Amino acid sequence: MKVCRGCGESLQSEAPGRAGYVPPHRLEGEDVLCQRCYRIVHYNEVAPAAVPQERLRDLFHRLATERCLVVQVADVVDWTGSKIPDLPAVVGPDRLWLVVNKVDLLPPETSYDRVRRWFEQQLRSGGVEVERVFLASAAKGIGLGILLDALRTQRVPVYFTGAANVGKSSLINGLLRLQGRAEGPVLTTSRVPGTTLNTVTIELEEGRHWIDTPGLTAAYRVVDRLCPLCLKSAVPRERIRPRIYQLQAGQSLWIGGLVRLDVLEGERQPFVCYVSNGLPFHRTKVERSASYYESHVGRDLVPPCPECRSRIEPFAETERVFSPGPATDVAVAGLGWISVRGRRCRAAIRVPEGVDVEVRPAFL
Ligand SMILES: Nc1nc2c(ncn2[C@@H]2O[C@H](COP(=O)(O)OP(=O)(O)OP(=O)(O)O)[C@@H](O)[C@H]2O)c(=O)[nH]1
Ligand SMILES: [Mg+2]
Ligand SMILES: [Zn+2]
Ligand SMILES: [Zn+2]
Repeated sequence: MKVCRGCGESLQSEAPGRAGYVPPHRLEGEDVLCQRCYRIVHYNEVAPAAVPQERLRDLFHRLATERCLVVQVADVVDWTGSKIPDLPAVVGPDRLWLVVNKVDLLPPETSYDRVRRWFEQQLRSGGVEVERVFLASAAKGIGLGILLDALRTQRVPVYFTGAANVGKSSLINGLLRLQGRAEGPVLTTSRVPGTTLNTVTIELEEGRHWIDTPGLTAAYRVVDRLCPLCLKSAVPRERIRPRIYQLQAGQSLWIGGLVRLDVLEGERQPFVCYVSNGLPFHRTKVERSASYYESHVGRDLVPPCPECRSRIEPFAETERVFSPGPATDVAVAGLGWISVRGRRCRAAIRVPEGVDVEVRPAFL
């Protein structure tokens, strides 16, 4: 069966609306790109498609049983939404690497050493062992040379795996470009999670190969519930400008219509928000916050658009008490995080029900 060289889907000419479609006359030939990939690449038009669950199960089975190296790719601004709890047990520490991608999104003064140490600490505290940790930016080419040198020492097939949208396909494209394969076919990438639909094998010299894989999507991440248009503002593309709000008891902050933070008690202190620059913010009083949402959601409080709203509501609320001391982050899977700067406070955080919220030692 021939597959699309951009997304890995099996090609077919029967059902135009379905994944893998190509017009009959295009089915012959080398390096065929399916219609969906063609539209993503040429018109930036993204049609969401679901990756069947059994494919992901098969993939896990391959990772568990084949002699291979597994490179888990993570999104530096979404560690909470990048974790794959089952992976370390399936793969084992001696053939698992972690690549923390998208470091270009971090503020310019960020120390990469600190970022690396923080990730290593996170792995340790989660009981996860990996052989190596790399920092990278597929978009800006940061760290790719070091990663490529390390990959060149590997004789076994290399699987690039991880949550959807962390940049697996972009990373492979970047590594191929660095090897002078700029002219060759490239993998399809887009801001919509679920771009790669099946495994894509890339042949390298000396019989080595790399395998791109479909990412895992899950409703515990905000991004997996948004339409392509909403994703335009929710997925960060440029360096994040942290947005700082001085909040005191009785104040409420909306991040788009996706996250609500109410300060219930405590001294006034800065709350530093690291999310996509495209998300609007609104500060109001706690007692007015719900009615503000009702009258503005889907209009100036987007995402969610009217269509995505049903996947965002209802909200689930958790209350947290922050003790005085080192800064703490409240991370929302598939979105980013809010850094609470170390004064005592009690706060209520509302996120779409089922979305993961993690309180962790401050990242930056
Ligand atoms: N800023 C920034 N954006 C990146 C980087 N790498 C990837 N992206 C963007 O992240 C989004 C997802 O990239 P993909 O390469 O399609 O991600 P993927 O992990 O292959 O996604 P799936 O195939 O859906 O699992 C796209 O909008 C990319 O442009 C990076 O290093 N920096
Ligand atoms: Mg991909
Ligand atoms: Zn395709
Ligand atoms: Zn939407």
